[in-house]
Amino acid sequence: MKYSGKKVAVLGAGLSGTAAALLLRSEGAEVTVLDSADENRLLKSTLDNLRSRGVTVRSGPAAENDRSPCDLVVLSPGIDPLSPLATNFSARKIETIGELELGWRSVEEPVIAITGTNGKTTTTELLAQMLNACGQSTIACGNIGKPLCEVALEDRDLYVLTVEVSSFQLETISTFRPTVSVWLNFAPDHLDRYRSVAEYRAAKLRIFENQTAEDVAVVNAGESLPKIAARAVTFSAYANRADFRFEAGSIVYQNQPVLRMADLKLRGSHNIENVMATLAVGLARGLTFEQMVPPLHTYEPRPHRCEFVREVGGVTYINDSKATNLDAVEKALLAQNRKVILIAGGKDKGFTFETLRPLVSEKSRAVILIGEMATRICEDWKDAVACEIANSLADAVERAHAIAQTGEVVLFSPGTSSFDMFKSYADRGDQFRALVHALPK
Ligand code: UMA
Repeated sequence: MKYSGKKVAVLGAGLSGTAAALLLRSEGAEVTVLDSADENRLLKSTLDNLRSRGVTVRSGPAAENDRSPCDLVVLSPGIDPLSPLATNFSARKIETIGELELGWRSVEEPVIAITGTNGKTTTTELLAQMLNACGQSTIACGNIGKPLCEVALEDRDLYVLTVEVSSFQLETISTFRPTVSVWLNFAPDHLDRYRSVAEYRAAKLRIFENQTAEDVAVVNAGESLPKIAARAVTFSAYANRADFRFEAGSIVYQNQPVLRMADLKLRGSHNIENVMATLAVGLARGLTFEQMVPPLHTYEPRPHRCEFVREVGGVTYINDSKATNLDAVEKALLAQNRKVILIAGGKDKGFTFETLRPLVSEKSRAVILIGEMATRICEDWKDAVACEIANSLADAVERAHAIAQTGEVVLFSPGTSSFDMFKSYADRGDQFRALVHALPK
């Protein structure tokens, strides 16, 4: 047992912390989970599960002030390494790794790791579906919702692991080395966690850190990346000099059209690049286009990503709750060819919405703002487009319904995260969908 006799502190009692704690217990460690939240704010079923497996759990001030000796600290991705909970240990020079690194040290299968500011989840899912259909059994895991440590604990017969990796997870790796890495795109995000865009980018770039010339890096040709050791395969929906490029409605590889985008249910140029990256990984894994293309035809886009909800009185309602940064709103707006009533706003993540003003004014007839950032976005945009502030999502949907005209689109693309008013982007999108379905015909 790998961690026998070791004392390990796991920070965070969410999905990652729970999976890490259970993996460590199964490997013989003495585990304490520490969480800054008060016990009554943590899931009782999680705490009961951990305690029944012999894990000690401390929460609130008892966790923040814990000074117990330990050999290793495992950090959940949502916890800033500079938070008091984490610095309690790093100040004592105790080795600190993230949940992704812990999981990596326990899995035996090769790993495909996918990062990017937007499109990670779609590409991870698309790739997993394609690999499974082509006989390379895999599981979509990581930031997509199933921690790598949980996969490491399960007894599955897998060929390869398809892991969505976030900057928060990459920030705390040391030996994590994907056989194939994917860099989809980059745009400013998470400025409530990072002190600068450069710091956020540096965290993401760690995906290449341990790769060697034997590995493959599938990278967006539009990105100026530092020199990387892995063999690069490039893609771009815009550049002509990429290995995978787009021409006359088809994805082209080595001057041969290999897939017609109209045959897929995915729309928008961001999705063309997600599909290119998927094909490039498949090729790196030894698959042929004949094998890869048919399963891509059957892929159904996930909810909350430019999801068609309903048409009411000639107005189309679209749920794009997954848009948690400006780049995603930009892509959603660019994909619209009719006038938009945009509903945006949410938690303050440390960036302004000013840069979107020209596109918003070109594409939208009116904007309805919600959440913590409503007033600030209104200040940024009000000279370019009619803006109103709603006091809830229900109020926003009602206002949009009142002003939208036949032929227009009501697009809910918040541009920031949901935690000021909702449990998650999915909860926010589910509520939007329910409100739209409740509108009178
Ligand atoms: N906590 C503390 N102290 C702190 C902050 C948090 O104790 O200073 C505690 C909270 O009280 C809570 C726990 O930490 O009990 C939550 O840990 P976490 O935020 O790491 O959340 P998990 O449930 O472990 O979920 C994480 C990812 N969350 C984040 O990165 C914020 C999930 O990605 C991921 O699906 C899951 O691991 C499985 O791998 C979510 C996400 O929003 C979807 N990711 C960001 C994104 O996609 O933009 C990066």
